[in-house]
Amino acid sequence: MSKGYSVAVLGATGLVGETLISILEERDFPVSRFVPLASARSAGKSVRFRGEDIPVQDVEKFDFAGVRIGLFSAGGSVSAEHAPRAAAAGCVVVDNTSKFRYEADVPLVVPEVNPEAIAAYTSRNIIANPNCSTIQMMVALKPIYDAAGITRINVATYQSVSGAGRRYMETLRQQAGRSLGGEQLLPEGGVKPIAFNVIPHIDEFQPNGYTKEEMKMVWETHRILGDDSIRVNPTAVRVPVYFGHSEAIHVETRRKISAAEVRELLSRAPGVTVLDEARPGGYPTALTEAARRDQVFVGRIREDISSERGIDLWVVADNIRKGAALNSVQIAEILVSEYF
Ligand code: L14
Repeated sequence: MSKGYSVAVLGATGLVGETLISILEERDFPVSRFVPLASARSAGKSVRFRGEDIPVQDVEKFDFAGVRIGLFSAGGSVSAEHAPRAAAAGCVVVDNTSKFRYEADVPLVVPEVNPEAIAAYTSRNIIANPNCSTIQMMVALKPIYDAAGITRINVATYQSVSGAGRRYMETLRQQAGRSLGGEQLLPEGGVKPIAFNVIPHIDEFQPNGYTKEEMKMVWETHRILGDDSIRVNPTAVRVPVYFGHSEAIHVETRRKISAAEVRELLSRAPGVTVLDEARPGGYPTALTEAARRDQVFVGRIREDISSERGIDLWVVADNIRKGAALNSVQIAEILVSEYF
């Protein structure tokens, strides 16, 4: 058995799960034993890890004793049941769902932004991975926050269908085919078509009129930057893109900062690639830059002509990689290098 840690991936057959597995391989994460897990529905399938086919086990019947790290991405209710159980058996869980993100004793971590928060993992043995839209926004805004302070964030997201899983990607594919064939797409059971459409609704509506996806960006920004004074106003929108979330972000800073300074700061920021030229194609897009890549791409950096201390940015990243799987593996890398 090679040197390393026993690692379980829960949700191993899902989009994020299979990406977790390939990122563990790519980054040569020290794995001595690899345990793919899923709900009963997917148990019995197998996944490939480092050239071997490994059967996926039913999490319901799995005993976490001896597993050191659990990367969980099988939905909130699965995490609610199995993360505390794994944690009690000595497994440190990096959880991709929104289940534990707002619990004060569960760290919520973006490695480029607040890696020090990982230290508190010992209280629950659970670390929460933030929402995809929050992660890329934090990576891009942290250098601005440190340099000039941020008082307010207005953001509109343009989120890909992969965030909702493989089934929704297939829905887009089928609807696009039907539409190109001349069919007029209609709502089905109140659900509006996504092909050739734009839908201002992700996750459940909240009593204040925002959706939960929007409120996640508010709650998580406060936790990750450790600053509840930042006013955050998001609109989260689904667009017919397979991979990569885009965001139009408008920040108001405490001190005035020029677009040139922001460009300079971000060009040196960890995890960020600036692509910002005022010409056709001189900006990142989901399809051409973000998809299948690890960086958060930033363009369209400019001073807000409607505000004294406003900066506008266009921020794009792969929601399945930096927005989920990669961020989790980066957290696990810090765990093993700094804490184990
Ligand atoms: O909060 O449907 O981790 O795109 C991220 C993907 C919520 C749903 C989260 C989607 C999820 C979201």
